[in-house]
Amino acid sequence: PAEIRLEDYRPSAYAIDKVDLDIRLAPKAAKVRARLSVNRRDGTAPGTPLVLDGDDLKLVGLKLDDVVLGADAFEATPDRLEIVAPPADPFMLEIVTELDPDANSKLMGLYRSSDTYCTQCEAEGFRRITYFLDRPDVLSVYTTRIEARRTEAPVLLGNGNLTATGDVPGTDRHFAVWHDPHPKPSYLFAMVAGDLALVEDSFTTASGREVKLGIYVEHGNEERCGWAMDCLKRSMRWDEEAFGLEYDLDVFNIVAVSDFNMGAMENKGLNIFNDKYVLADPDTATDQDYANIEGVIAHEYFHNWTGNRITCRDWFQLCLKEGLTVFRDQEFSSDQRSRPVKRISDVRLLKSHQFPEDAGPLAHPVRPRLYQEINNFYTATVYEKGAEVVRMLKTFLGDEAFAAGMALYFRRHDGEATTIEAFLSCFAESSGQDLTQFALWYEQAGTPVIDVDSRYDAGTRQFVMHIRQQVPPTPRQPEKQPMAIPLRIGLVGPNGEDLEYGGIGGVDVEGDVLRIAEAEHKIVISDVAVKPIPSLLRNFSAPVLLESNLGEDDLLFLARHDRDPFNRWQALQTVALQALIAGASAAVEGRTPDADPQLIEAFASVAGDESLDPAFRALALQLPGEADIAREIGSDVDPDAVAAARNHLRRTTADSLRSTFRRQFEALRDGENYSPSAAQAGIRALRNTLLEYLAHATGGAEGDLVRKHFEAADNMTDRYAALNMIVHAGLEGRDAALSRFYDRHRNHALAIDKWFTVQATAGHADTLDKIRALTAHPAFSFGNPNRVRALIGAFATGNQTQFNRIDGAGFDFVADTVLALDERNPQVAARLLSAFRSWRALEPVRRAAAERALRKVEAKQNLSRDVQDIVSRSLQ
Ligand code: HT7
Ligand code: ZN
Repeated sequence: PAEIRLEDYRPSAYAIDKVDLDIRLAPKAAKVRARLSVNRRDGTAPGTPLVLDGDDLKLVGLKLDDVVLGADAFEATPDRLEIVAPPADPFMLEIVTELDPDANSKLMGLYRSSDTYCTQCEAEGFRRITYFLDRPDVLSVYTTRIEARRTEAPVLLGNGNLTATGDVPGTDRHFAVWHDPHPKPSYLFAMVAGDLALVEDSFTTASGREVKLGIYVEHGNEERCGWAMDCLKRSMRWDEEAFGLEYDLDVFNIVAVSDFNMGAMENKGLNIFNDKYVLADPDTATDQDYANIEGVIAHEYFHNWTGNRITCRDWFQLCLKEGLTVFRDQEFSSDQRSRPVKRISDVRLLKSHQFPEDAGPLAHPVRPRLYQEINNFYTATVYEKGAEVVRMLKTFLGDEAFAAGMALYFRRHDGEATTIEAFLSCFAESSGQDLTQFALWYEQAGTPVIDVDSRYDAGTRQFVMHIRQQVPPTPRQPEKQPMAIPLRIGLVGPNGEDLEYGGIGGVDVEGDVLRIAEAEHKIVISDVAVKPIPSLLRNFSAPVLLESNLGEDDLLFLARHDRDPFNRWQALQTVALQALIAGASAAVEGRTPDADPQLIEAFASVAGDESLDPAFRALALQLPGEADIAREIGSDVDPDAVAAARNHLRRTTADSLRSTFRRQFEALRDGENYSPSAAQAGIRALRNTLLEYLAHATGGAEGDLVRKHFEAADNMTDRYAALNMIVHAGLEGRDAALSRFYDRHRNHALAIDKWFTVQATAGHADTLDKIRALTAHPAFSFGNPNRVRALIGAFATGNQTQFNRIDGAGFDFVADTVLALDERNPQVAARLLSAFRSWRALEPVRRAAAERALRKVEAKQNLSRDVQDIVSRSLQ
């Protein structure tokens, strides 16, 4: 397949200023008449052919300035329409296409989800609706007339504001006309039609305009929209307060559908959501689900300015909207909840998803320079690392210059399709700083490794740090330049307080941030009264891997005393990781891992420290995951040994602290009535973390307590946590608990997804057989992406021992599923295949088995571009 390169970017030869769509819906033969107002751009020679994108289209009519075009005036295939010699002056092109929404299993373009017509156009789905210049730098004003049978689709929704409705005389059909005054790229087009229930509210903007808010869901789900609506209103207010950005239409609608390739979509004025990120009530949604809904609702809403009002010039600039918008949603959630807890959760996600991506064959820069299939670049690197880059910019420049840069960006580029360079220029101007080296964060893939070796000299009262940075080679980038890295530090004295010091030499400094710029620095901190313990990379000030000469005692001291909560958490994680890596080596050699009483004592101390937020204590007690340990080991990984080490540490901790944990579990109370508040959720997280240890105590000794927790749970958080413990710890009553859960929630698809996931993630030898059997369960369907992800995606990404089985059966199963799914939905298939991203880090036997499975995928004829791209890069 062709590679698309950033350096080949050219503006389109023509602009399309206005798009008038008339969409007549029918399940198997929908008609779309598109009337495009086309203008030759300055610099385009008269007569230059107009080439429009298509994808699997059936052309049924074509007129230019209302005259039917002769056969020699155009060339049409399902994937392309060329007007051979268009007029030099502006003209109207009318294109009629016929679509089959029911047959659209790719869920891109116009499709039906549970009888509701809906669209998904990002990145290149609009070309599956009509021929178009389907690229983000072609901005048009859209008017959309939607027509359908009234009984089939009483609700008709489009972008912008509603301008007309009515019946089609003499028929059972009706129509609605929507007009969006804001020029937008085709990827933000949307329409929805169906028999949906409406939950209404309103919002008054800072300048006093009234906005009608609507959430549309399947009938019966109205009661589960309250949280999403509350999140939406809080997001709208926050964007006004934090960034001075108001909403700009009279209506803001959200529609929840059950078949959706991703999380949600920010179509102008008409967001379409995977219902997983809208629907919630205490009986079916966990605290984590509530938090995710808050984050995704905010994210999509914030795109209205970062993405919609200011969009991307081309898809290489995807991080311009995605990284920035993730940064904004992270800040929103931090303001709504505990900032340190949010930061720790975000870094955990970054390390578990983005770091492995950056360390494997699928590594790519935050702004890639080439792609084969853009859908494969909606990655943790573009989103999560992209957000870290914006965060670093703020750290480097300080709050004021950052805010001024953002304000300038909104002022200068509103209504444009722009680039990362333009974005960075705003900050260079607002701060007066040269951001040339900083821009490497967008260009160079790979996670930088920072090595800090520090010593205190009591004689000179100097604290000397040798800092070395190294950026590993990644595909197509063998050589790297040193990066600009903001390293936030503190020197912690023997009493746990930060020490004062004289000055810092050998590096540029801004407050407590060292601006690392060279491959090596010798940094001298003067006038340090006593030997400190350095607290490095506070608040995770840069997305790097940190190595240092701090020992376990130093780290445990920081875990107890650092005033930076992030580093308190990180210090304990580092000690646990080191113990687990040593444990995995022991397991490989057939030895029992050594006990680490100091670590267990540190866990006891955190668990019992009531001065700390319960949510923080829960995070501090959670052991690094098996994938995190594997990533840290880096090569020749044996997932069974990793699991053995982790299980051993969990069991020995549980056995040593059993009575303390049990007492704490029983003493904690989350409140009479369920609320998804951060405070209550934190208490539940701590209780469930303590109980999870107890569930894994030797011999299932606390099985009764876990079963009671399951039976007595009055909310999904506790019920699902207990079910996981019962199933994963292999406690008595497993089958009964699974049946009870299923029966209780049989009518709630999102809860049944959890039922599939808990079984898919059990690290047991018979799990794969059970998963195979579950694919034949009446509730399973390959057509529903959430279900596929819940069972097979969860297995591939959340079950390290069984996916990576030494006999290769896990790899074969996932590869076969990818091949079967590719014919139906390439995007979902390709994403599933990316679970192989760390295959080269496995020990040789598993590595060979993984490669065989990948080669089998590669050998299949007629692979989609999506899967072809992932498999070829995985094997490169
Ligand atoms: N901007 C949205 C991306 C998205 C998407 C991309 C490809 C295929 C389907 C998709 N659905 C949504 C989501 C977001 O980041 O807000
Ligand atoms: Zn986004």
